[in-house]
Amino acid sequence: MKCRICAGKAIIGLPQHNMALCAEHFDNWMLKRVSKAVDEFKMFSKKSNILVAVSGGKDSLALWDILVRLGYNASGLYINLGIEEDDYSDESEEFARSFAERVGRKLYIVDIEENHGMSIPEKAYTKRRKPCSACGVTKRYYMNKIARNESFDVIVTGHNLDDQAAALLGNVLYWKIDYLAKGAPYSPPIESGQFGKAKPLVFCTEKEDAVYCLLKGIPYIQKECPYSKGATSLRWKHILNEIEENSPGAKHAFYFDYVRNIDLFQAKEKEEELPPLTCEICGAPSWNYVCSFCRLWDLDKRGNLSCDMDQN
Ligand code: Q46
Ligand code: ZN
Ligand code: ZN
Repeated sequence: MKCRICAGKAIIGLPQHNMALCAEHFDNWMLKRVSKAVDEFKMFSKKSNILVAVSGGKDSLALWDILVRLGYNASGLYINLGIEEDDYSDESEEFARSFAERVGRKLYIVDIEENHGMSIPEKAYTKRRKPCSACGVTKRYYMNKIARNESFDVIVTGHNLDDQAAALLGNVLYWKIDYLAKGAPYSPPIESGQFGKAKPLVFCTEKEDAVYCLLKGIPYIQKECPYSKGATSLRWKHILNEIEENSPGAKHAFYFDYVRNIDLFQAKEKEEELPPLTCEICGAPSWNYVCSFCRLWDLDKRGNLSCDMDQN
């Protein structure tokens, strides 16, 4: 396999682009893929204050590295969920911390057990909810809170093409129109003073992110969250990989043709707007008098755990 650009020894085949690249040209290509996503979807500029949600995994660390190399002003946020199985949370925090030191950028750390006296799996158990549902509400809350309090312009996440195409397949299969309206690579701020949400790795695959980390010597947590086992998104990824093997480029076409036509789904949904209420406990925008985060964590008006919390 030869590099399409210099004819040197290729280190990665990219059948979906009908080419292979050497280490140097693959590195350039990754930077270009991220720049293309940022420019094409008008995600942010060199003046923007960017918050990268990092998990300690290959995607978010590759993304943070690329943004720093491209000259963006990007800080990180790590949320320790308190998952003890496999030492998952503490190990992934260590990868996030050492990467922040390596690039010399600020890393905000939120420790759920320290803040709430309970880990995500423990809270989910007391509420008879799935850990991933408690996790989603909590991560969203803290990302939004830090972005608001620290005046970030945009929150970026390491979602890649595989993640986006898998989510799309799941949403199309069950025709979840409300989710289909929200699957774009970039959601601009709804009001001035708010922040946008961006996925600058949408043109890159999981495999490309892993190869990038390997080439740049970026250590990352290789194990998956123990609660991701059996997740439906993994099934959709598997199916899409089979299709891709026979029809290279199918995943890209599936997701980006949808993005081109996303207004068809958005037209069916009412105009996106901020929730009309503010949570009477934490003050965050909310669809109810008490937001889903404060309900999950049984917070009272002082932000403490209330006495009527579940004792299951
Ligand atoms: S939601 Fe679920 Fe993930 Fe949270 S509990 Fe683990 S698998 S980390 S993206
Ligand atoms: Zn080359
Ligand atoms: Zn609240």
